[in-house]
Amino acid sequence: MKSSDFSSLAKVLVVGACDVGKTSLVNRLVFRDFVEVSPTVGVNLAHKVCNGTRGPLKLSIWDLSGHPRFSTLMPRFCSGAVGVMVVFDLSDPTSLGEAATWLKHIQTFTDLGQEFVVVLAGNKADLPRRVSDEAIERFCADHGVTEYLPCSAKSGENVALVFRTLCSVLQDCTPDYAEQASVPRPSQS
Ligand SMILES: Nc1nc2c(ncn2[C@@H]2O[C@H](COP(=O)(O)OP(=O)(O)O)[C@@H](O)[C@H]2O)c(=O)[nH]1
Ligand SMILES: [Mg+2]
Repeated sequence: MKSSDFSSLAKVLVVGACDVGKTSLVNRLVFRDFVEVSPTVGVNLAHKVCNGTRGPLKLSIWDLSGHPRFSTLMPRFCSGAVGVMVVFDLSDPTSLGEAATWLKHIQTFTDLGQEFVVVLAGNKADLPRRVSDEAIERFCADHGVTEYLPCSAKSGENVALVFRTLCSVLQDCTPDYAEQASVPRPSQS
């Protein structure tokens, strides 16, 4: 299916503390590669068609800088987003606390009542782990997060699956996103 066959985009945010690997995860998804990246200035944008359980969905991925100096730009960046991937670093326990702060920020950056689909990604699963399962379970319970996956931008483990999971939950919540799967495919001859 060509990307032009999609009538709408689902805008999703990738947020979390500095250096947890947000940009590396998006690069791994889009370019299937892991390269050293520079710190994000404000926001990086990417588009990618991902397969959810109800078919393909085109994501407009807004990879936000975790640096506080960009906080005044956040309301503009977050406007219109329907899904959020919150990333923390499995080798850095403080990054899970910062993930909670990010979730609160996003609620304040967006219109009251706007509901988000949230997926939690524990990146750097290739490194020795310093965040316990109990801490992650507590985080999910405290913030109503139902989808969590460990992943690694470096090894590629679960990276596509985290984005596919985000698509699937979006499709479950918003029928319009699932209907795109019924766009007729051009006949293949
Ligand atoms: N070991 C390991 N390092 C990673 C992984 N993902 C990112 N990094 C490194 O973590 C640092 C920050 O990555 P970056 O993508 O810029 O993080 P961001 O600030 O959250 O966008 C860089 O040195 C990356 O090479 C991973 O899965 N495993
Ligand atoms: Mg970045």
